[in-house]
Amino acid sequence: MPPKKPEKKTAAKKPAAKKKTAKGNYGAAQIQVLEGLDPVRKRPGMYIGSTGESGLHHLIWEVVDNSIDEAMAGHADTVTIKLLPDGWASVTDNGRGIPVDNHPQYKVSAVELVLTKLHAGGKFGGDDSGYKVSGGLHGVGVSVVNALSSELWVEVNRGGKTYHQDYKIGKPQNKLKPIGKSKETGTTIAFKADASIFETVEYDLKTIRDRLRQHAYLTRGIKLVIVDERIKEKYSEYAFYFEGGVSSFVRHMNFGKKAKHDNVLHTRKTSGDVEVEIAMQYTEDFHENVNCFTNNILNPEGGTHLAGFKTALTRVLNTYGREKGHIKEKENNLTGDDVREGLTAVISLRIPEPQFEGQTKAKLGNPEARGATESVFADALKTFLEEHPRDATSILEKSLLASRARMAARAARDTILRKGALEGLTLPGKLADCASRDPSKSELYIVEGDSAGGSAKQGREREFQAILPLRGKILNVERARLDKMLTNNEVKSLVIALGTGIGDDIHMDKLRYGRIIIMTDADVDGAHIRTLLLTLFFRYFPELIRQEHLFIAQPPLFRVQVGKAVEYAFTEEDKDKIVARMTKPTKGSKPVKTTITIDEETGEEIVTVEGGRKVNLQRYKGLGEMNPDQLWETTMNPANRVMKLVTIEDAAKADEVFDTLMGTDVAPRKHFISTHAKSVKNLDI
Ligand code: 0RA
Repeated sequence: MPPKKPEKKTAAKKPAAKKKTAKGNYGAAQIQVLEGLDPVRKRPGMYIGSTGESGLHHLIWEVVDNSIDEAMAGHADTVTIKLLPDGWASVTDNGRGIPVDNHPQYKVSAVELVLTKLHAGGKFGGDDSGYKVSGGLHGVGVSVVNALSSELWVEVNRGGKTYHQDYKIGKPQNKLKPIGKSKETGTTIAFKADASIFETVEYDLKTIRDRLRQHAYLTRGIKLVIVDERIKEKYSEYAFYFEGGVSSFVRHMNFGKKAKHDNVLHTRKTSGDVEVEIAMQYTEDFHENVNCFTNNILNPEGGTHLAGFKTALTRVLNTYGREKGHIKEKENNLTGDDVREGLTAVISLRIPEPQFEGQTKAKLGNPEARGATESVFADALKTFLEEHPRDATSILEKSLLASRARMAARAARDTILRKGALEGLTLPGKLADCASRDPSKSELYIVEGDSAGGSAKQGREREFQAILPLRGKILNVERARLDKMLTNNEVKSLVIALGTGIGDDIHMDKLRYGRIIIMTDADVDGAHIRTLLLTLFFRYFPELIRQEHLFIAQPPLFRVQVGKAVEYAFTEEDKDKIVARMTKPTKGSKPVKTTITIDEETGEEIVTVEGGRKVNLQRYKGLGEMNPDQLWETTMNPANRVMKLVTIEDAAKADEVFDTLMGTDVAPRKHFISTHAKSVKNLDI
């Protein structure tokens, strides 16, 4: 969430005059000062989005972004993030160091201004600063981090000396003072997030790694190091450095896929105020994978830069294709969809003042970004095609194939539709439909296997629950095209049951069930089928996921019985809690001791609790093991069941896993399976 400006600017001072110091560097006077930190502690959410885990990580992003800005301005090449014991984190860069001289008006060091005043910092100093914003959206300033940290210290190496200063909840505890000599330059900010403000103060290593990997791709030549020193025994260190910048990013995105041509197109040029950097390469995949960034911020909904890119791509490929005779005279021009099939690209823009649109600010709005991207990319693509004629031929062939396949698919679909195969009249025989015709009440359970399907049919509430059993592996959709998919009986059954149609022809208003629930076993096969179904929905019914119609049933893992009482547990932890509760000793009795024995024959666990209470523990290996009543009670009864709503991110993740498992390239698949074999049961989303 973007930080908002506080409504009232308390104590807003006139910006200090901007002028360069004798050396042409920034001195304290160039820093524009706005106001103190009180509003930050009053309404943290306005500055960092939330006080949850995401807000906590914002503190790190904020400090890191400042260092990355310094790197992007060409003054630093390494940023090190350390996660330290007791909730401390530190960020070190080898940039110029925050200026240490005193501000003529405020009579404190520039360091102190940067850390104690909102929006103080060279990067807000205006257009001529040449000091770009890596954040753009959340560039709220390190003072916000200071305000939300119970403790913070800063160390600056500059002008041959090391300076140090300490803070508590945003307040200086001493003056910035030299503590030694140093030949280096750079800044370290170490802070401890205020545990009285944040819901959690524990950083997630993976979140930090993912974000910094992305940053490293977007800023060529920068080295980002993450050191986790929180637990001595678990010390770990990661370094990200990609010489190729966004081309490395494209190669990473294409890992595990078969590239259509060897060379990655790469360009970086400035047009007006806009710096455009693009890398792209086609794969044999059918789907496009284009990521757009502005000032290192992901724009999931694209925007003007994406529009300019698409226009150039279609135009240049058609012109080239006609010129070289790839596209025959009587053939139609390639469409945008044709030329983006199998395309992987990264579009990264740097703009002085980005404007974002849409509720989530996920879309770039600057009109000048369109023309800049279009012209820079059109030039680069023309040159690329001329210089790599073999790659050009592969790309053109691929697009032409897509175009022909699209026309064939349309013809096939028209035939199928004409024959009425997808109409409600011919609901599949395997579907046990519900009585209700009201989509807001009806549910469709997609159940793995015929035996579980049988239990579900018997156990369900006929009025509003429909059951569609699916057998085994339905189809490798990755290799199939839309027309082939429609001829697969299992997929056809599903599509007919849904009622919406498929492809370009989706009618969400015809959806026959408000909730579509995937119910598979909690084992490897179940995970596999779930991944497959999620991929199918992600690729062909994304709207259905966005409108929150897709769920995953969570069957229990254990049945716990003590005497006549029965409870179900959904996780190991659950089970332990339930056992503890059900066998809770009466007041005053001694602590219990439990012994677990496993019945070799049935695999049932028998827990004996000292004092005589016996717990029967049944571990369910599959849905098929539950009788219809149990299945209803635990997994289908709306009063008891646990379901997971599938988000588009979940589905995208499944899609990624799916590509690795099912893609055309065998080598990475082996790698994936061998390195993840132990956790394969967690293959789920
Ligand atoms: C204001 C002006 C200058 C540098 C910085 C701030 C600066 C801030 C941070 C925050 C983390 N690392 C940083 N490195 C630098 C320009 C200084 C000059 O012209 O020498």
